[in-house]
Amino acid sequence: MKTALITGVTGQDGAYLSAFLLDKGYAVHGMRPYAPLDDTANIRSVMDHDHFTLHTGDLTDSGSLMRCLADIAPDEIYNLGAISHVKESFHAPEAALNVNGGGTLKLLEAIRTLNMTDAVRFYQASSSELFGNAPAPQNEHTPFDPCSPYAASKLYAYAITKNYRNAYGLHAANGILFNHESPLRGEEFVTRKITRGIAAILAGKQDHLTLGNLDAKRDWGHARDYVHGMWLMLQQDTPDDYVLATGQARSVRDFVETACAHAGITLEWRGSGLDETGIDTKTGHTLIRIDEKFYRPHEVTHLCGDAAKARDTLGWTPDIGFKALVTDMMNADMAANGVDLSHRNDDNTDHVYTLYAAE
Ligand code: NAP
Ligand code: F7E
Repeated sequence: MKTALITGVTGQDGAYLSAFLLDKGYAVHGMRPYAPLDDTANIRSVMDHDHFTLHTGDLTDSGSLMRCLADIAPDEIYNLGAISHVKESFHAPEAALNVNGGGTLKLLEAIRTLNMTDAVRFYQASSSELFGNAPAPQNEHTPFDPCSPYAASKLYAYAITKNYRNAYGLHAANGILFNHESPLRGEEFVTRKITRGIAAILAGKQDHLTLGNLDAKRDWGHARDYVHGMWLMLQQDTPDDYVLATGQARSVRDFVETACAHAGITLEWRGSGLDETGIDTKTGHTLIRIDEKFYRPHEVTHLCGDAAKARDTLGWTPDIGFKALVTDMMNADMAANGVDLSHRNDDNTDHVYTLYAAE
């Protein structure tokens, strides 16, 4: 039985990757940092699996990394742990560097110190944020242009991973992943903020949703497809770096419109800049407002990936398209808020948003 260690196991990708690897017959060891509150909601479905073990450890703590590696002796390591929110990294740039950059170095050094270099395969969670505002479409040959402390810290991690591959022969791969989402996506990221917000409005729990830059474009895929790509990278004889992306970019505005359309709402945009609003054409209610506080000091405006190398070498292509992704997220958040579209009553528009709520 193969053994895998996943750092950042309680995050979105950690949860999907754990389920994927358990399904493949792996023994999965997940590492998470100490948390005063229970942070295991995403991995509830795998926690009771006989071959799943949770460890406390921290990417900023070499001793805990060494202990985890020595105890587990993994065949594959997936380094997903990170401070992953781009905007937050502007508020805590040193923490982003220490966890994302320094943490990756500490893990690589632990592998080397324990003489595990020939025995393990290492996946590094690199990011399309490395490309910043380099012209789209971006692929493995596009020059990097990191536009945030997060991206700069991930650039260090990308480079040091490549360095351990070249210098020490470690089987190490950088997955340069474009945005991927799911019902398990953190609530602070824009897609989940939108689907949760619209579901809460439909349930009558929230009046409107406040967002930042509606015109930023991202290449959004589904996390389920992307964890498969991570695994494929570690099954290759020769380690390399790969972009994973859908090849289709949509704006935040497109995402909002698609999520609303799923609930039968047509939006009309009025005004511009910070005064722009999104109005429900049926009720005249203002659903979307803009607040400067959700803008970034330096925006990445257009990310759209070219994953031809992953397709040709790994045989990887994403199965879940944009509309199916939005549908999956909307259905999950509507269910969580007790919203049932079959309860909709188009005749009564007085308080339309509570009309979706199940009795
Ligand atoms: P996520 O949901 O934010 O999960 C990140 C995980 O890292 C969390 O479980 C977090 O634990 C953990 N973590 C934070 N600080 C840590 C530390 N000091 N030591 C060990 N673990 C720590 O992120 P994700 O969306 O699953 O993404 C997984 C990885 O892929 C991240 O490295 C991210 O930067 C990268 N990435 C993501 C995307 C995407 O679109 N999702 C795209 C490209 C790259 P706590 O929650 O307990 O803090
Ligand atoms: O922002 C705009 C915002 O925070 C997407 C991480 O997983 O993917 C993720 O980083 C866009 C940006 O993701 C709001 O300005 C508008 O242009 O969902 P996000 P991200 O920054 O692309 C990459 C690949 C990673 O590696 C990261 O770890 O949406 N936006 N209004 C907003 N963003 C947020 N969060 N909140 C808003 O209200």
